[in-house]
Amino acid sequence: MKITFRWYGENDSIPLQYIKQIPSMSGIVSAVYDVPVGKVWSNESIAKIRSAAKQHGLEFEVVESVPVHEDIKLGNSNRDVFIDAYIETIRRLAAIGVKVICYNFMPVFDWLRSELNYQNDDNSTSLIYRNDEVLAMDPKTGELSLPGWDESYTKDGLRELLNNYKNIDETELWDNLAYFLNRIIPVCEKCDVKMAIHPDDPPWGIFGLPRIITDEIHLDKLLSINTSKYNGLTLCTGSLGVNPQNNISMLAAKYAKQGRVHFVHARNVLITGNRCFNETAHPSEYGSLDIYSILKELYINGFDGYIRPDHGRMIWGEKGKPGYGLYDRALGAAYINGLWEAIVKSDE
Ligand SMILES: [Mn+2]
Repeated sequence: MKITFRWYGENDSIPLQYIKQIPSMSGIVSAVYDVPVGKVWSNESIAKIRSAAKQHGLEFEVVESVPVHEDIKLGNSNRDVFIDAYIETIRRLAAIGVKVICYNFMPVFDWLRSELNYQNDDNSTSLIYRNDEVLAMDPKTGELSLPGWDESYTKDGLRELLNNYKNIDETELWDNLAYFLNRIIPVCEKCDVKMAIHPDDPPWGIFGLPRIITDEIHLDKLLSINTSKYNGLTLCTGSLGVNPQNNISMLAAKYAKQGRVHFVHARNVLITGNRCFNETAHPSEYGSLDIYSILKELYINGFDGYIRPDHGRMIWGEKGKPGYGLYDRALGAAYINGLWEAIVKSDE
């Protein structure tokens, strides 16, 4: 197991030196942010991240994410142009030592929350999700105000994109994912880069858009599309864990045993109602997930990939990108390290 930390590049308010100072930190998880989605990442931008990390004694072996162009998800006739670009980016990342690429296949929206600065009783703040508030928004009216998403699309651009998905149901989306995977996985095998799909967050359909990476049945389906080990998972405990039907310890055990878990996002969530949740501090006692049991199942079943603390609360007066402050994620890393040491030593 290697513990890692997400870093948003030069514009991240958290210096690499601070990340290195977190005990046992092996490396950063990052991405190139100066190239539009669908274009090949420049060698210069990739090299810049690696050399910045190296200067601070950190590895750069995990990329999160190489975004998948919407035309690939839509299965449009020009998708091969974007898949070719994706393949070239994979090759370039492999050449500088990247081992795992996290990606997702969520139409239009990536993660979704109803509030980014929900105030907890102790004055820390968390990302939360309230289904009724999300359902009350209609992205097609142009009045959509989604925290974190307002700047990603123009109102017209968003409306047009949503319209393009009108005829895409789950079956189509699966077909388009299969097409994409069957083109890229042979390349990944050759250059030894593992693909690790991130589950949909939250794991249910939003605004009539299909979402397919949501539960055990669908994860099984994903892994059976292409049975290469290079077609694997990012086990995001918090994303899958907000559906109480998903038993994360069981999923961790099952997919680690199959050698298909390449990357783990460890975080806790408190389910507060039907399709409602708060992100919490990492320890098991604060949320609905048993983080100890999840890590134990990963260990027992031979997981040897990368793990990172996922979203944290904002604490100690820290200002920054919601979910991605230094302090609570560093506490999360320390907690994960502590659990892992205890799990390993109790097995000796
Ligand atoms: Mn995640």
